[in-house]
Amino acid sequence: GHRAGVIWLTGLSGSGKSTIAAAVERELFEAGHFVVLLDGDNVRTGLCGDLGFSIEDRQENIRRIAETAKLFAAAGAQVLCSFVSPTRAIRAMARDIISQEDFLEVFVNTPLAVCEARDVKGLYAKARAGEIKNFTGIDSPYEAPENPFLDLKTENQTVEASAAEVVQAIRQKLSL
Ligand code: GGZ
Repeated sequence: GHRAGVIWLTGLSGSGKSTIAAAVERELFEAGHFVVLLDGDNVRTGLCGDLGFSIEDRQENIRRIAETAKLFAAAGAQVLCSFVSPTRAIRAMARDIISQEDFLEVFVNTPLAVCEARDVKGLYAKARAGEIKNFTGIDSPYEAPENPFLDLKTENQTVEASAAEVVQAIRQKLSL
């Protein structure tokens, strides 16, 4: 039988985390798995709607998300979490909550220059103009994972190819 896992995507705003996670979700769902996707769109509006982007609020955001992911994993789900989760300390906390064995860290490794050039939501321009404070990569830190389960270099490949890389890696690891 297969194991439940938490696939944790970390990376800058605009790195493609949520798009890749949604493509992975679709593929696993179509293969018949119980899969849950947590990302800013469904978490920061409700469960974490009271939190902002100070380092303390980000830590509390990730703590609640990790506890939620743990509950779904215990119920047998494959859980996809797509959050900037910017520091090693924040991700270590998530890994400790979820458990070392079940936490699969995927670094959505898209250079800042590429994220900023895309600027899909116009947030980088606002951060550069000082209209948004504490923006990750601009005036708030992003610490790249040192030893991720998967280092996903997205720059020269499609979303589908990135998603396929994730699916292949987790299929093997979780015997899906
Ligand atoms: C980073 C911010 C900020 C600041 C708003 N810094 O590209 P997006 O829009 O959709 O993804 C970003 C999202 C990050 O939320 P997370 O819950 O993933 O962050 S963390 O893990 O650090 O708690 C971005 C938007 O929210 N956003 N302000 N200051 N991203």
